[in-house]
Amino acid sequence: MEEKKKYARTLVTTALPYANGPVHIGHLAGVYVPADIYVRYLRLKGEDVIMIGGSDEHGVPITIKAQKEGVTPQDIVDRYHKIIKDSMEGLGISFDIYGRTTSKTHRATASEFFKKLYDKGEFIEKTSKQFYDEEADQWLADRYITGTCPHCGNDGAYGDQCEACGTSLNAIDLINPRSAITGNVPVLKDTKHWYMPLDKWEPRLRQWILEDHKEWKTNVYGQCKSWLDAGLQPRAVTRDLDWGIPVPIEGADGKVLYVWFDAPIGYISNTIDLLPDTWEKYWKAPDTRIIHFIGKDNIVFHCLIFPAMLMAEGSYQLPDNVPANEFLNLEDDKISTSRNWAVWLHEYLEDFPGKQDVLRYVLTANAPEAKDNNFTWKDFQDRNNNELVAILGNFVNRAIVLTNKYFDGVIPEAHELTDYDRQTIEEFKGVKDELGKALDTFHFRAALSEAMKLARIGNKYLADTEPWKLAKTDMARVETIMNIALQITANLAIAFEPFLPFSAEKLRKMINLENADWNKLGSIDILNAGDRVETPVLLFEKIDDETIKAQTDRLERIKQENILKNFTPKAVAPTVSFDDFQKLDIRVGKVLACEKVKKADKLLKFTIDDGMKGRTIVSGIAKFYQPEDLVGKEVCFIANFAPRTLKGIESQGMILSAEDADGRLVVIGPHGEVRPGVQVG
Ligand code: B3M
Ligand code: ZN
Repeated sequence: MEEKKKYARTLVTTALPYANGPVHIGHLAGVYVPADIYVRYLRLKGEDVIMIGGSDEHGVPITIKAQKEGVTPQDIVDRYHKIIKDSMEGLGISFDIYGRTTSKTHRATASEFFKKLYDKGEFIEKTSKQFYDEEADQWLADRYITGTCPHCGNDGAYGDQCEACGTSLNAIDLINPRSAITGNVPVLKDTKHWYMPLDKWEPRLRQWILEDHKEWKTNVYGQCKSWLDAGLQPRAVTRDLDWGIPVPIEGADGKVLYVWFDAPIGYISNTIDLLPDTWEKYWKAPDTRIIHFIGKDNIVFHCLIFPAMLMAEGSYQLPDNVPANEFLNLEDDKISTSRNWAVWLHEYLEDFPGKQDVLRYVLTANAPEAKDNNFTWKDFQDRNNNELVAILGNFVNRAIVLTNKYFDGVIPEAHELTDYDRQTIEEFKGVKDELGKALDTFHFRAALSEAMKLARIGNKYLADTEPWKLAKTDMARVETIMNIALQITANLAIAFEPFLPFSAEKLRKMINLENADWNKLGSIDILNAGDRVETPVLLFEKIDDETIKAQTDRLERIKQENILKNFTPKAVAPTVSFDDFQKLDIRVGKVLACEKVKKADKLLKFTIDDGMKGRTIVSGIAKFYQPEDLVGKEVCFIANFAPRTLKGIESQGMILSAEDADGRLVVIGPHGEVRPGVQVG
């Protein structure tokens, strides 16, 4: 039964990524892939839908990046806006517009919005104390202040949060605050700002979310409830900053709109740029449905603050749903732009040309819908090889190859159906409802697995009916089987269009299906007998271990680089006397021979010329050296170390080495020639 439509059109927005870096798989899994699936699904159903995206080009993250690189904020946003836009397009994220918040339209729209609220008396003005760097002659945004975290003692905490313990902070609470620009101690000065009195809107927000939108995802509903239960406070919507949209009132020189005030208005301005004449009905008509796709860190802005702004403005519809996702981790570690711990979309597209759908598939199958989830390259390979290649690709290929083989590419007629045929058809008819239900409720993982079920049904059907065995005896039966197999193939071309648009298009071309129509899903007369299929092209190919290793090696390198970057020397050990030091007899020796110790992958056995009768030392550095590279080298060793037996070899001393931050051991020796046996001291 078709669900009764309560709306005439849908406006889908996707969080505007900060243009201070490229987008990564976390952004994609959280926001853009699910939003794109949803929009493609509605388009397939013939609904009126637009998908709005764009770059968030204001705010402190941009100015910090610019300052680090010694370029202007405009340079930064120009660079990353292009990278983000191109890579999203590369992955087939089908925005109707991908705009930017530095556009003229946006500046005007956000200014007017602020002005309207200001004129209606919706803001409160407050003067408060804020940090100021006198040398730089600049107000310090929270991110520009570092100091000691009052909770955990971390010395590098920011004015808004401590990344060591995850606590969100007020700059004023930092111990020993310093300016990140000059390193100076900042001073506190009075500054005036405009605030949204969220407390005023709290009762309406409560009613609207907690009573009227009980159907929202539990992670979203729960987060809203805990904010509401804690009580909402007025929030400043302006900042002392020179990058942003100037506050459009008198006496506000040097002040700009807070980035979280202007960014969501970016959805509106981008809609205006897309549809200058008809944009209003997507935002204001009561039969419009607005859906915000975002990540969990943006929930409060989209469910409480932006709606309060819209309520205050008065002429807009509130969002119907905000299906926020949780976070995606990478190889069991939090994705981090600053630590370069990410799979970047633009790099993926270069490393895996033509494999956009593989990433879309894996990110959907692993979408962090209800809780944080993990991306691993091994899982990426497995899902490609065992699911896309072995199930979906395999079935489609068989269907097309057999049609070409037995019928010269002409779609055969179906004759009398067997019970098994009917049962199969019933089974895949059911998929349509399940798939639609899952998509309607933003359960994209479940939806994808329903679509995959269709491919499994197809595979099983061919495996059970074995048309290749009947070809000699019962061609009429083969015709029926292949007709059904091709109808299933056509169903797949429709069902997978939202998820795997590139492959669905290839598939449609193979079976000459001009366009996919959702309403036909589940039927067995999508293709006409007598029409032709083309020669098959492979939809997916196996990904080998080497390709995956290149990716995991890259991550391993980054991990090591991060360890080295963050190295701080250990605290110095308690003081010792000269006498204590002299107890150690450290000497220089020359390596005469060196070999691996059998059945011990860490150990090397050294024969050392110690200027006396020579000695054997076993050392645990096999992972870091080839034995032959050390022969002839001079090393330092402790000559009076009590002998120990390792793997049956008596080790008469200890070779000195330095352990680098990443655990790598480097042997220590003299920087100049000395005779074996001399003492070090
Ligand atoms: N740019 C934060 C983020 O990228 C912010 C989203 C704005 S959505 C209006 O997570
Ligand atoms: Zn802390």
